[in-house]
Amino acid sequence: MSDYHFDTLTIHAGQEPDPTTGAIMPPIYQTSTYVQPAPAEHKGYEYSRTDNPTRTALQDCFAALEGAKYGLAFASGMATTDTILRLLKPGDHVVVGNDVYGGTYRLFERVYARYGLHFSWVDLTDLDAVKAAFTPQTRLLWLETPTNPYLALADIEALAQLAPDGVIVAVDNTFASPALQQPLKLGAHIVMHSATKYLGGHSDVVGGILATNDAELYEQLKFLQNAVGAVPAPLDCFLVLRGIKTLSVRMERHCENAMKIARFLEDHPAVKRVYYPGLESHPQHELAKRQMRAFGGMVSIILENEAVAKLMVTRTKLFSLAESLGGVESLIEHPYSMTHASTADSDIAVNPALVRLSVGIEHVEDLMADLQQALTD
Ligand code: P1T
Repeated sequence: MSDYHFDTLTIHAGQEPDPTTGAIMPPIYQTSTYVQPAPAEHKGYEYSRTDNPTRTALQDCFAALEGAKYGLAFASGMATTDTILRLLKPGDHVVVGNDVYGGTYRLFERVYARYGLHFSWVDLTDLDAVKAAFTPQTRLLWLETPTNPYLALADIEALAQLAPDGVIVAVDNTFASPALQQPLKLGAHIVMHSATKYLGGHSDVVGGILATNDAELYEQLKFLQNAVGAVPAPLDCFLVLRGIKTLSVRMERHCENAMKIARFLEDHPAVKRVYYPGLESHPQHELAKRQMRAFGGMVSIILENEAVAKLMVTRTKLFSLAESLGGVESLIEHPYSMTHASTADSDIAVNPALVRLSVGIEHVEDLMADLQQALTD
């Protein structure tokens, strides 16, 4: 199966027609348990927290997309991050990028700091700063690339090489999706996603997922998945699997639309700055061309001030004001007061004049007209 191209894997990996009925889609195995012929004898499934066939299909499909041997699915992106953090013990140190999803900051500093983990928030575009941040206690390097919401890039290959032995390199690949970059191939040990976003793709499911090629890490994470129990429901696994089937074609349109919108906004007098890796003005455009197959569907802009930003997000009609991203429909939001409110008083607070766009797959001219009217006095 792994010899097939990515677009073929999105549709077929991990999925065989049902042997009894021929059903082309994996059934939603809505069952909590499995009848056994004898104690400790079973057909690979004994209890649905531990394993479920619909989840297995999703995990195998996703692993193929990331070029991985193993996949593990969770109830949300945060449950995935949480499970990875549980690989660590009190006293361990984590080097993490200084621009991440607000919920990641909250989990690290407001939950795990209480359990004795220490975090250094570092500019991942500065390799010397990253190098200087490692201590003998560092066990994890956490990269988000492109970052949420500034769309900065971390050079996965360079950072994976820089990380001392014994440091797990984990990449949150939510913004790119495996259609645009495959971090394990660049030296990362774990890749994770909020499956709520591009993988699901239709704003109808919350989920998370990770992949690895490291058998030992997989065994530890699989143990934690079962021991902690933040697993996805079979229906949710089905929805993500179905979403993944169109990942390639959706990403093509997301990227094409976002590129046009980024250029349109760059020329707009009301916009002070545009962050989009596909623009020549992006400080890491060269890295983006090397590391990513295309530049993604997320665009962030800086407006005159917070009031103007908050006004704009209430004036769009096609872009819906909502948290989240990666669905077929376009969304707009104000990170400072919404997705990143948990960082507001911290060193990694985002600019209150920043507006984030998740560019959907509608007709781009309708999207541009909507932004134009929202930016006009
Ligand atoms: O929402 P959840 O499925 O738990 O995923 C958390 C998460 C993890 N990583 C990144 C990069 C994310 O963007 C998110 C969730 N982000 C939003 C809800 C948002 O609007 O930014």
